[in-house]
Amino acid sequence: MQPVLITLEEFIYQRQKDFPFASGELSGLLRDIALASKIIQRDLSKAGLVDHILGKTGSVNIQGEEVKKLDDFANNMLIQCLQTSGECCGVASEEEDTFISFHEKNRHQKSKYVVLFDPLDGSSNIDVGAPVGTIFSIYKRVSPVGEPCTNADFLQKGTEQVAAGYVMYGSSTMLFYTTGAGVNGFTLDPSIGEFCLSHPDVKTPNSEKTYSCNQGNYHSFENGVKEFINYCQSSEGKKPFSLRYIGSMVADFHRNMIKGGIFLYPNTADAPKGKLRLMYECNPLAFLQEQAGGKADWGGGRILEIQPKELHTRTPVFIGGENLVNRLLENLK
Ligand code: AHM
Ligand code: MG
Repeated sequence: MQPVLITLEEFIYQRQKDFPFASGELSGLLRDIALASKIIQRDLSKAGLVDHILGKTGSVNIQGEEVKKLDDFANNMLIQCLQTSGECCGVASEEEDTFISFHEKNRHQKSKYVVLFDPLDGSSNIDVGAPVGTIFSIYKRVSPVGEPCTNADFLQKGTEQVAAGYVMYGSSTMLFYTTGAGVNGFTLDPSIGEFCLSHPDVKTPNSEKTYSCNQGNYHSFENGVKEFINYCQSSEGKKPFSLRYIGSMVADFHRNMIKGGIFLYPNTADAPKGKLRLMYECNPLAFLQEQAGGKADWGGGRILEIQPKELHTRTPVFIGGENLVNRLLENLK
């Protein structure tokens, strides 16, 4: 008999063979991230209250606790959850200057994985109650197990990711992830506190109806990008595309991955090397997009093949359905 609900934990257990290296460890890492995200979700849902009723961020709340900025809170929660279980030997975060090595004798001696994350992407949306997200990326360490991790463990190409995903905190909370065997999505059922399988084997439709970018920067885009946007807007032989831009990459990406479309964040006058971060935003979403049958490019090749030189490196990004990304790349030639 088909079970009524398949929880994230049950699903990972059933699919452990998809994880090429080890069995229990991926489950452990995803469990830690899922736990952190449930706690983050709980606090995010009170953000309006904290700002407007319980006192401004940075002040003392009604329980006498210091109210931390939510992105600091999300960052600390992920670090704590990943450090506690012992499956992870170190993390790098968009909120930290350098990576953090976990090296407790009895806990991290056998840890083989590092996790990189953007704890709360699109956090300027929190004030207005719009969706934000957590993005994560998991790599197998390259330095010897049992020793403190090194820069080289983190500065790996996106092609080396063993898993990646995101949690979107929107009208519902959703966790999507890949281990390189397709993309599966889960929705949090708040009544039981579990992520339940809601979007099995996601495939991005090749529809040509939607584009997402900050079009306020149009005048500083290079000509090929302008030509592509002109094509999206043109009604010659087709309907004009819809422009959909939330300003929260997870939410814009999520919609396009499910419904079809393209997200672009090219070089601009303010961000001549792109705004979005390779390691925390672009690589994990590129892995998911390729696994869902789409494409992710920086304008000169696959995002996943960029060799990172530093943790916080940025890149232009064009990501979405394959036909649309190819059309944009033609314009860039
Ligand atoms: P953040 O990590 O500081 O939140 O910035 C990343 C966000 C993305 O979520 C979003 O796509 C982009 O910045 C929006 O930038 P802009 O306001 O320039 O359009
Ligand atoms: Mg971000």
